[in-house]
Amino acid sequence: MAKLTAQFETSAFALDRCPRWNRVEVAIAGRSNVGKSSLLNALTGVKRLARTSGTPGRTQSLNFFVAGAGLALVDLPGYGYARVPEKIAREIAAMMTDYLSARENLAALVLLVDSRRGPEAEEARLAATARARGVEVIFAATKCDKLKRSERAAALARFGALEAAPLLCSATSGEGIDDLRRRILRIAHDSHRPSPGFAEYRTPSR
Ligand SMILES: Nc1nc2c(ncn2[C@@H]2O[C@H](COP(=O)(O)OP(=O)(O)O)[C@@H](O)[C@H]2O)c(=O)[nH]1
Ligand SMILES: [Mg+2]
Repeated sequence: MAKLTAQFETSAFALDRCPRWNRVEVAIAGRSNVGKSSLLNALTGVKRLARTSGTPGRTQSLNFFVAGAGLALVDLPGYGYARVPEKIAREIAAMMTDYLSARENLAALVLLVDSRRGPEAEEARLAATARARGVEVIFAATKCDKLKRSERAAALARFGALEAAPLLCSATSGEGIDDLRRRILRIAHDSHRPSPGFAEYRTPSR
């Protein structure tokens, strides 16, 4: 089994506060309740990731996790919360767009979509933003244990409009987890590391 570890490093609320390091970043995003915390736990075996995303204030930031040599995982804010005020939701969306469209370290975006729901306008927008600059998008269709055998083909077909072949994943059954982990590690291995000038990273004091 491929191995992926993750250790929390820092949070940022703006592109210019992101760590200056030369790690390749794989970002992970999805609508609230899509199963992101559960999937991150399943991928890395690190329970603290879940608690991190449950910590007030960290649900609206970019959260950086060191994930082995040369790689970082970036937990992007969940979107689609009903209770988040419009103004805050717009700020979060702008920060995500900044990160996806300009972050030099970013190599791939893992976009989580509930396998019973399929991608919607927000996923199409995020995928287009990343793809516009050559960032690979990996779609993970979550909670696939909830699909009946007969529903699996339809669940996959819902991604056709985005020209994507999603990985059916379940944190509950473990399906797809090792495949996703391998794809992330492969990206880390294949991607060009950003400028070594970024190596002098220190946690910002604030
Ligand atoms: N059946 C099933 N439920 C899941 C799975 N992953 C998460 N859930 C449930 O979905 C809800 C939201 O999960 P969570 O990981 O907190 O989602 P987040 O809001 O995206 O971080 C929780 O009740 C989880 O127990 C899965 O793979 N299968
Ligand atoms: Mg969560």
